[in-house]
Amino acid sequence: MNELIEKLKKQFDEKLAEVSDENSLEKLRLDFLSKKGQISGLMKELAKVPNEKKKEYGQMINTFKQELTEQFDARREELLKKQEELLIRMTESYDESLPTGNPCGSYHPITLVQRELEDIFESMGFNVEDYNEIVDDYHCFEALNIPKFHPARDMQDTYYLTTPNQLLKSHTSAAQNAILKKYGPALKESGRPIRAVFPGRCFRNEAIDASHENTFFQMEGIMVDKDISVSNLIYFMKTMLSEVFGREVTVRLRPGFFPFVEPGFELDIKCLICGGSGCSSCKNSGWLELCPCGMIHPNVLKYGGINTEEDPYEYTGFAFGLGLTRLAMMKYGVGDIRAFNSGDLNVLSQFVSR
Ligand code: FA5
Repeated sequence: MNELIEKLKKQFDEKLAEVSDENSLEKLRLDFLSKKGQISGLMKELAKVPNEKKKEYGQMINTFKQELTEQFDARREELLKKQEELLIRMTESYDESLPTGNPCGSYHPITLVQRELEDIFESMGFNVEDYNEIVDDYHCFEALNIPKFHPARDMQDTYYLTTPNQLLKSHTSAAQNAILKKYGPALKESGRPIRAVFPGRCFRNEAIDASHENTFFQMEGIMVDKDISVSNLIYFMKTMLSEVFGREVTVRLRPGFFPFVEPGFELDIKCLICGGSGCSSCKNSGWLELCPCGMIHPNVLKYGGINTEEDPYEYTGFAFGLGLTRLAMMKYGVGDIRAFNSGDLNVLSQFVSR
């Protein structure tokens, strides 16, 4: 028995000296001190020993096991201490204010303009909403008073999915019905006006040129309450545009046709480059076309659950659909819309994030 214990002790000491981490320590424990380990094996050897020697050998094995356990615990303590010291050294030597040397990305100019607009509208009491890029025919067209085969659909040819009735939204107006249904109950029950903006990516089957992309961004906005009029529309548009351009802007409305508004307008701003006298940016007209808008058509309010057949004018509202990509072009002086989707870092890294 003595020889056996001596042999095991030697093996244990050698392996303990090799232990360098928690995994190897655990392996050692399993090998020697666990129920299936070598010490338990010794206990089994005890069965073969003559009865008069059993007590003596039993005590020897117990003392041996205790010795190994103490050595094991001491090594574990040592390892833990080392780990703690390492952690402290790492924390002490880590200065988070130091530059990492990794190049930082920057926000896309459209993201910057979108966030700026969201802040402006939020400060005027509007909620910011998100909406799907894949929509159905009903939300993109029919709920907007554009029935099947209506010629207005030609202006917004888009990409149709193989799943029946599913398409990529051609304008953010596709969210109007859902927003009206979401906020309608609060309007009726507690008189809280609906004020929401919903930016989003839009898609059109479009010939691409310097001012047209097949993928671009718009920001839609609606306000619905009792007695909302064109004056409210002009006030919010003028306030928003003056904030975006950092100076007072002059706006004008021209008639514009969209089946989901009545009356419908094209909102122009007096050219900020020439002040209205005429230049190449405004094609010598003195005005820049910026944002289609209008008073929400009674049918759209009806489909959205706001008004009834009996009283189609109980609530009124305005809607606008700002071309975010075009606004970003104007704000940052980008002459070609294709720069935005180009992925060219020489262009995109010039924009400073807030
Ligand atoms: C619409 O999309 C209407 N839904 C807007 C609207 C909303 C009208 C609410 C009334 C009430 P339009 O197709 O004109 O309208 O597009 C609106 C803006 O999106 C344009 O003024 C333009 O700035 C931008 N836009 C349209 N097509 C493209 C395109 N292919 N590439 C880049 N921007 C585009």
